Amino acid sequence: MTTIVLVRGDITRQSADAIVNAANSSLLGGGGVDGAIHRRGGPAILADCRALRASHYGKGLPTGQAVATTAGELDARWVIHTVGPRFLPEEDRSELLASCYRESLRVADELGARSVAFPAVSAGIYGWPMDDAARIAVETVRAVETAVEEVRFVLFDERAYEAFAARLR
Ligand code: AR6
Repeated sequence: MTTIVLVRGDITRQSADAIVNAANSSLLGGGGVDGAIHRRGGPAILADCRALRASHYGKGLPTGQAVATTAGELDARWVIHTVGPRFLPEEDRSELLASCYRESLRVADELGARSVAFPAVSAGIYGWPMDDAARIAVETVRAVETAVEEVRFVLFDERAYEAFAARLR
């Protein structure tokens, strides 16, 4: 049984086996959660990302996939980087967003992580409407078979928190 927990706050302040990063396919950092994770986690995360680029992802990590690195100074063992889809009103990309949660949990299972903290992937700079992002996140995590015991959604503001809470009710 996986327990789903909602927390309002900054994901870089969380303690969990794995913290998920809403990255971009370059794996070289950016704004939003990605910027915050690299800032607080320190240079070890970027060093691992560069090594992954060199070994496997020269063309970038494809949208919907996930890959793990060290968590550096964060209170976690791993950061799982996933690349959410940009929201495009004329195209249904929800399967790609669902894939971010599925693939992140698959990687978490490979690592043996028991607790995983997720941000609202794609719901910031990538423009996904929060209610729909919350629906996809909650539905997907509920449907996944995983040994992860706790999935924690860490929502940055009240609006995001409420959108996720409404889906869990
Ligand atoms: N803790 C928890 N949630 C946060 C934090 C934080 N510290 N900071 C922001 N959020 P975003 P995306 C929320 O933009 O939409 C980057 O440049 C934020 O309010 O971080 O997937 C990457 O490199 C929003 O609800 O990720 C990519 O280029 C949610 O996290 C691009 O942004 C996701 O917002 C990815 O965009």
